[in-house]
Amino acid sequence: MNKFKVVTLNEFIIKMQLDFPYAKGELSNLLSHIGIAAKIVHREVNKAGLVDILGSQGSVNVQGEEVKKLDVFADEHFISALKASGECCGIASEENDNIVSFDSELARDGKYIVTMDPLDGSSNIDVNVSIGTIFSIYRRQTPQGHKAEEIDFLQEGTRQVAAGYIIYGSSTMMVYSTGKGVNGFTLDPSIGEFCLSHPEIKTPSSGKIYSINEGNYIKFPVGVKKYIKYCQEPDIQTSRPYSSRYIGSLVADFHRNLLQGGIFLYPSTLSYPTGKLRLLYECNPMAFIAEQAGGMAVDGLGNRILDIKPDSLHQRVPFFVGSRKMVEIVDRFMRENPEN
Ligand code: P6P
Repeated sequence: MNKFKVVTLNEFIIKMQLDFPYAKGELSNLLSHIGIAAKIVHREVNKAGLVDILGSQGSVNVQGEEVKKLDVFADEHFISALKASGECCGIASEENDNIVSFDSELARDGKYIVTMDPLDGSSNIDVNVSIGTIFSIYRRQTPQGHKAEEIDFLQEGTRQVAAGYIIYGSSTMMVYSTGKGVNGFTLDPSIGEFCLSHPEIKTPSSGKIYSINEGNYIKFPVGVKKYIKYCQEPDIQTSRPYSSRYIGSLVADFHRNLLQGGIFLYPSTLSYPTGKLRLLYECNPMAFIAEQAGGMAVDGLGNRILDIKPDSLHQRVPFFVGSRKMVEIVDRFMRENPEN
């Protein structure tokens, strides 16, 4: 690929499709529609700071349009883009208690289902902290021509066809994988295109950053407490003490650690005894990306995240993800200090 030519997301998707000889373009079409929705959400997220001018949610803005909460706005726009693609028969979303099966004839024929967190970390919008959209794509289990059913969504993460996230930060980026590595695209608002900016992302095998909400320290499992102390102990050979970096927005913490090396931990806590993060649309897509970039993702209870068989749409799991050597160490601490 000519290193000076700008490669747009759609050009890249088409090129990658040529690497899948039997691909008919359905996945390509689906990914392109996700890119379209991401641009619409980018535009709205970047206006959020103008609430005084545009009005806050529940009010009517200067254009006379109802101002929606941004996570509802994002949910609606991703759902309409996925419906319009004609490749997706239904979605599971953090914003919806149950699955949303698309009932048009075109959508019922869709081969894929999507799980998503349309706007993760949305509580950070008012303080201008980066937020994100997270998505996973699976092949449906039920026959085409029928409405999607819950069984289509309760699949192990290893069955993901693709996964990715959009981070709405100092710039808006889309990072995704179809199982052949991880690539990052930065939105160039001047041309309205996501352009390949981070080809073939590989996460460092170890890093110097650990990300965890230490306010929950008292109730952390012993293995996590031991790992935190390990991170803080001086050791020249392993570049410790590490730096503690925690934004409180999964996509932002994950993205920094993916590029620089590091580990993100959300263990069980007093408030979330099985962990806070959702398996279907937070942990599985991020675990898929992490592994595709050479990293690792486990639940600290002896399970690889991608191997966990979901038993409910909004199931929460403990989540340890990032540089392989760092995850291996916390996983060992957890094995050596099992909780009764
Ligand atoms: P805590 C945001 O609310 C979120 O779902 C993730 O984006 C983030 O990693 C986590 O919760 C932060 O949770 O309990 O540390 O505020």
